[in-house]
Amino acid sequence: MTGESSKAARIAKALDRFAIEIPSWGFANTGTRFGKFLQPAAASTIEEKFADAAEVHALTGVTPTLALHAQWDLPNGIADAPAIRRLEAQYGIRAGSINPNLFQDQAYKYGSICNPDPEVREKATVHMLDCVEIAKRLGSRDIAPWVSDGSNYPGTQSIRKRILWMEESFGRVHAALGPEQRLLIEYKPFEPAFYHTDIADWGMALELARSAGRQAFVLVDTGHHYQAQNIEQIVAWLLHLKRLGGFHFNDRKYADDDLTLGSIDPYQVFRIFHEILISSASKPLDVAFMIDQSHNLKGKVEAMVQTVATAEELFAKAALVDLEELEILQRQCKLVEAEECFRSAFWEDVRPMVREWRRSRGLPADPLLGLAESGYVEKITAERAEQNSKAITSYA
Ligand code: LRH
Ligand code: MN
Repeated sequence: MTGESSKAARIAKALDRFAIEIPSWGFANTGTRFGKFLQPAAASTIEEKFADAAEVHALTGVTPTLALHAQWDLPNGIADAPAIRRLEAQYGIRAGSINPNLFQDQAYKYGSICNPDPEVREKATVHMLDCVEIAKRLGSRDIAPWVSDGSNYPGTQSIRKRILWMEESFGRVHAALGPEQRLLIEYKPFEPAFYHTDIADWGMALELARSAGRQAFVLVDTGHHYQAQNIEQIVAWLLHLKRLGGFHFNDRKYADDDLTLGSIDPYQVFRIFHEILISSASKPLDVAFMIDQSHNLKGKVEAMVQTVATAEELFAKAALVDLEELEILQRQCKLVEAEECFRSAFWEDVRPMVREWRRSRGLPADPLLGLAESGYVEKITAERAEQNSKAITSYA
């Protein structure tokens, strides 16, 4: 790898095409099943979520879209689309992926699209069709259902019949998609179900995407894997099969902990970005980068800005891998040289070059310092403390 200037140029080229979507629910008071600790600055209205997203975008320049969760952000469904359009115009943030809610309604006790009761399956499918319509009205491309369905005890549900019901439901949703829209099917091995989960891994999500149609893809939530699973290998396969739709980035030590990206295993994210950059060396990739975290203890806006900055730095590191040199060393099976060629990019302290890129784009060199100096958190704390003090401490 030649001098600093070319490293800075590679990083600038990579960050110029970097964008990551932030989740509206990342600004709300969330917790675990053991309760939640209320934050006075938390967002509880969709307008406050757009305001916080606009602040993060103003500080980072790489978060132009906000993922919306249907029931939480559009409680009146399609009827709420005009209000969202007004907020988009007011805050300069576009609605991103539309996330159906197939897990909260009492009707979904035994499942949503996998429920033995055809009326409940119909209710869940109609909800996803409404999300397709909402996305059309908002100009959003992606509909990203996470199906929490499953069972807690062997023998209590027909795993085979539930596969048929999922194929039928996703087939109808796929048929309703506009020509540019995509259905992103998210998998998760367990929780809230603890014996079987109907879409438990990438293979099940892939087969459901294939049976649904050409506009269906797999969504990889980095927290949705068993401990020893090689996530970047799954990513490589999905890229090979042209069925990788996008990511929900977060970090974890144990299960689906939804911690901030790169807080536990930054090398994991670097290895994932490497697989992405290998495939996008020749052509831009159509893979959605999205954050999916719940900030139970960290300040919500601070955690989101920290996450975006970390994602930029890890993407910049991955952009420094000398792909030509690495390919030669891999072919020659020069293991140590290849590993050093790969890992030396990860060891690189890219922060000065990333700060320079931010300055050159008129952005704060250090977005977290920018946030602290903006007084934004103090402002929203004063505005929202009263409202948040009344909030119930049950989950989300
Ligand atoms: C499920 C999940 C899903 C979201 C939810 C907030 O664990 O990752 O993507 O709907 O978190
Ligand atoms: Mn997720």
